Amino acid sequence: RIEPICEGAVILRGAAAEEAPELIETIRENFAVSPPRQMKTPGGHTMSVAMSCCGEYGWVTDEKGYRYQAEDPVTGRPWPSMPARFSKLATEIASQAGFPDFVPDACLINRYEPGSKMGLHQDKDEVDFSQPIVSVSLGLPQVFQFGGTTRSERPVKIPLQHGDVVVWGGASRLRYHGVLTLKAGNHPMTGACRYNLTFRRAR
Ligand code: MD5
Ligand code: FE
Repeated sequence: RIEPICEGAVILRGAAAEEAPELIETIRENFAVSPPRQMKTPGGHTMSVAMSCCGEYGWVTDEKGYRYQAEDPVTGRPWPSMPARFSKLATEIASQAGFPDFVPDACLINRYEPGSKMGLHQDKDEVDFSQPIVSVSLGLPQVFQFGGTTRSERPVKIPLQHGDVVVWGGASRLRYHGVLTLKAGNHPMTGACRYNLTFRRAR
């Protein structure tokens, strides 16, 4: 069941639900090597979301700006390599959504705890905007909002549940988007948090 949510964006409800226990276990292994951390924005704020990465490149932000880099600034080592089950899932789902050649080289792992949110922003640190972004939601539900290609356009709210996968391509690739504050709760697989895997082609 592929449902369009706007031009270029589709949601596959529950598409990762079956595989979720293994995905969550793999996230925890990744965190043991490259721990989740609250990064600083160039504007001097600390993000409420804790992030880690895997793959050839990881997304980072600090006082110098936003970028992709091959080394984890916390460990000084390369990011953990992208697990085969991660890249396989992203490639398969992108293909179902009409992007048959998607091979991610970066996976951002977001951990939202109660009170965490992500303000409206565009994902534009990647080189090729014809490549989609695949996002996988795990654990507690969280309200996603997506707006237009200008910040002023009023965003639409869409609740994302455990196991939902969204493919953002085409006209939706550069839309402003964010997630509202995570409400407290308890999920049998993740406890009091939501994980989001965001697969990208950075370079
Ligand atoms: C999340 N993460 O739920 C979201 C999922 C991020 C981020 O936004 O940058 O880490 S990715 C949602 C996304 C990506 C690209 C385009 C659009 C949405 N969009 O057009 O709405 O943690
Ligand atoms: Fe984003």
